[in-house]
Parts: sequence; C-alpha cells; structure tokens
Amino acid sequence: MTVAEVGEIEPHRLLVGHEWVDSLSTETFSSIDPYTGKSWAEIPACGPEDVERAVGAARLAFDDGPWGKMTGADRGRLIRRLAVLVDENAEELAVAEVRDNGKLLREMRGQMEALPNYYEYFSGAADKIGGDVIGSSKPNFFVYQLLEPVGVVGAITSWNSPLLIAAYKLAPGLAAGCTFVLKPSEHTSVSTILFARLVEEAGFPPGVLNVVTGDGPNVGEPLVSNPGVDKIAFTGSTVTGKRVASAAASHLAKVSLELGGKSPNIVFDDADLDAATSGVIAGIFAACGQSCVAGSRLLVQRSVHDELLSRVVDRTAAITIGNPLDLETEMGPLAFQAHYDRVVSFVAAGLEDGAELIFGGKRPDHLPEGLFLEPTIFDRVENGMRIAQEEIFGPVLSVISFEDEDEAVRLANDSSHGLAAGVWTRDIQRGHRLAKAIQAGTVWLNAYRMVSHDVPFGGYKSSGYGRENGLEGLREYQQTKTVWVETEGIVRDPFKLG
Ligand code: TXE
Repeated sequence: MTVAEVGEIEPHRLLVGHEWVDSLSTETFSSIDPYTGKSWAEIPACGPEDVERAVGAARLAFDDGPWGKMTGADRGRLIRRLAVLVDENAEELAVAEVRDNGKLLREMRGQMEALPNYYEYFSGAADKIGGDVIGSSKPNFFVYQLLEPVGVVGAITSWNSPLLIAAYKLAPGLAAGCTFVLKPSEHTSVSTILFARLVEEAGFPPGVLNVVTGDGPNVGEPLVSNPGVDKIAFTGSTVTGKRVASAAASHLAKVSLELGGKSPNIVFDDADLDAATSGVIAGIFAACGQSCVAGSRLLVQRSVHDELLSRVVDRTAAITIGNPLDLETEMGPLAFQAHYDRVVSFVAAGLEDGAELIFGGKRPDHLPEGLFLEPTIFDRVENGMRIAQEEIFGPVLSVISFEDEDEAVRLANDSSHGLAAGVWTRDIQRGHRLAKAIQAGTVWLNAYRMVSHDVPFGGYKSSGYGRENGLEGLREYQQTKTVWVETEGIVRDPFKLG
C-alpha cells in the first residue's frame, strides 16, 4: 500500500478466529489524525459480546486447534514468516501509526524497521524451550521440569507505540505457544488491524491472534475479567494498571504491567555536556515526550546548571515543529485532544506551583491549527511540585538542581515511579554507584532511551512489574511443571511425606 492508499483506509472489521467479522455492536468510532484534526478511518466499537467471541476463539485454538500441537520449530517458522511480512509492510505500518497518533514518520519508520527483530529473536527461541532435569535428593526418582505456555493472553496496549508495545507481548507469547486477544488503544487501532492481516497472511492457525477494538470500559474491562483468559499483558497508565490488576485477580489471571514513569535524567559536573544536552533533548522532546521512559525530570549539579541549561535551551529553540509525515520535522502534534488539554493543564500547574517557565509553554506561533505545544522547560522546580511528581506524558521538562551525589540519589528516588533513569558523568565508579542506588528498572549511563528486543525492560514501584523482551520476557508466557518418575518400584509408607 502506498502512503495515499493508507489514507483511504476502508472501515475496519475485527479478526476473530481468522474471520474478519462485523462487530456485533455495529457501532464504529473514528480515528482522528492529530495533524489534520480529521477522521481518517472508521473502527468497530466492539462490546463485551465481541470479547466473548474472541476469547472463545483463542481458547479453542489453544486447547483443541493445530497451534497447541505444533512443535516449537513449527511456531518459529510462522513467527519468522511474520517478521518478513512486517519488514515488507514497514512503510504502511509506520504511516498508519503516524496518522493515528501524530508521532514522527522518522521515528515510526525506525520502530517498524526494528519490529522484525523482535519476531526474529523470539522465533529463534521457540524451538529451544526445554526444561531442567532436577538432580533430586530422592534416589528412586527421576525428576524433570516442563516449561509450558500459560495459555490465552489478553494483551492491552497504549497509544504511544502500538505495534512495538504489541510486539513486546506477541513475539515471546507466540514463541511460548500462547494464543492472544489483542486490544489496541481506541486512539490508535489502525496499525494493529493492518498487522493482524499480516498474521493471517503468515499462515497462523485460526484463533491464534484475535483483535478486538474499542475502549477500556466496553472492551478492556470485559477482556481482563473474562475467566477464559489466563494472563493479562498490559501497557498503559499506572491508574489503569491498578484497575487491571485487581480485575485480573478475580480469576487469578497472571499479570504483567508496563506502566507510567517520571524518570530522572541526572547530569553531574564532570559530564560531557554536549552528549548530556543531546540526551536531555532525546529524553523529553523525542516523541513529543509521549514516552513511558521520558526523562521528564532533569537533575543537574548546581555548578553546571547555567552552562547545561544554556545549551539545552539553544538546542530546544532549534527544534523543528510541524507535519509528522515530513522527515525534517523533529516534533509533531500531541496524540489527541484530551491528552493535549491534559498536558497544557500541567503548564498552568507549573506556574501555579511557582516554577520558572524559561522556554515554551504555549502553541507555536507558526502553527495555529493542530495539537501543537512548544517544547516547554521549567527551571527552579521543587521535587514536590506536581510537574515533578506526576507523569505528564508530553514535552514538558522540570529542571531541579542538586549539590552532591547523595542529594541526586535522594531526588531521583523521591518518586512513586521507577521505570528508568539516565546518568551523565565521566566518573565510571560514580556511574556504577548511581546505577545501583537508583530505584528503576532501567538505568542508562551516558545514554538515554535505548531499548532492544534482547534486553529486558520493565518497572519498579508504581511503574509496574514483569519484564518484556530478552529471554526473561519469554518466561512471562510460560509456566513450570515438575514431573516425578518413580524408578525402583519401592512401596513407601503412605503416612510419611515422600
Ligand atoms: O493509557 P490508559 P493511555 C503510560 C503512559 C501514560 C499512558 C498513556 O505513561 O500514562 O500509558 O497511554 C485500556 N481495563 N504508558 O492513555 O488509559 C485502554 O483502552 C482494561 C506506559 O493509553 O491506561 C488502552 O488500550 N483496559 C508504558 C490501554 O488500556 C483498559 C508505555 C491503556 O490506556 C481500561 C506507554 C480498563 N479499565 C504508555 N481502561 C510503559 N511503561 O511502557 C483503559 N484501558
């Protein structure tokens, strides 16, 4: 499909058990392009009965279909085929994500180019799933373990990087032998629907992947609460993650949560300030700050505060803001109106709390239309202010100064979140001390916002639990069975524990 064709995308239907069916609810909702402000696709507004159908298809595929009988090598071949199809359709998928959430084509092209790596990596794991032989202390028993798939997975994704976040779940889960019901965010459904077509084309058996589209209350909640679902893999806000975890507990479904963050980017006085400046910009203005790992708190050692801030402001002033489909653009619009309004409300909160607005804070003069906000920098921020404690998920940087290493660690950890952190210093011992002291699932030393298919990712504290990517990510979709085999025919005392 060319870029133009993607623009005329026809009303979508949903994939259930390998049939593209109309939603039982017959309602649809529009996907709004945040750059044009216009609807560009009609999406089925599914309801609980659609979820029931999808879970049933995934259950059947897991319990009785060919998928459950396939070897790891068979699954690996299908996943590799999917990787090839994703690669061949990368441009169409990238444009669909830009049209849905306004993120830059240059960023989404990069993500879609990386997407096959996730499927290839886990396709290679599918036929290497073994289990341990336990050297048991019981002489007349042979004991071994099986690593079996957890079963039907309800995967729920947020709007900031729909297909990358879905790959974090689908690639390991399919390798493990699970089946899925996937619900994309109601703000970004198109790319997931296009992706589902590729899964079908790759030749996966019916019901291995089912896609239901719609909002949290009508689709997300019924999915999480459905007793036919064995695990929930969720990415989204911390508030919703707590709701998901408690609903899943009603039927003891396993849960992994990738939630929000308020990550510190920490610059010491001996840092390479050019590299640190680039890392600060990457942390908060890439993706318009709409990234769970956004480096939204800049903790800077007081002695280099002025020099670093002068460089950060100069680079910020040079950021090109505009059409996300234009490869020269460095910042596009925010993803949808309600989110735009929420981010703008934090600018007011920063001013109310007494922070000093030193850059941005309003709509760019040259962009009277569209959900655009200037890259915004607040200085003299106290860590207790709302703009330092709450996730804004937008291009708003809070600058906080510190005196020494102990204060830097205290400020970094003074947050309910613990997703990521950046540390800029030439002192390797200090770097490793900070990596150990910071309460976060990922720490980058002299880098920021690096992720990879083979490196586990996940949060501490209210940023969630569970890990995605890397072989640790595979384990989230497996459960362990221990088998004891009696080998000597010894009759034991029935009233004595073995
Ligand atoms: O989240 P929401 P959004 C966080 C990010 C930000 C938020 C943005 O920090 O706070 O997510 O994404 C569905 N039961 N992360 O606004 O509202 C909803 O339809 C079941 C962190 O989308 O939580 C959507 O599909 N599902 C992350 C999904 O949940 C429900 C990376 C997320 O919606 C539901 C990206 C319910 N009751 C964003 N209510 C990371 N850490 O990697 C809503 N949903």
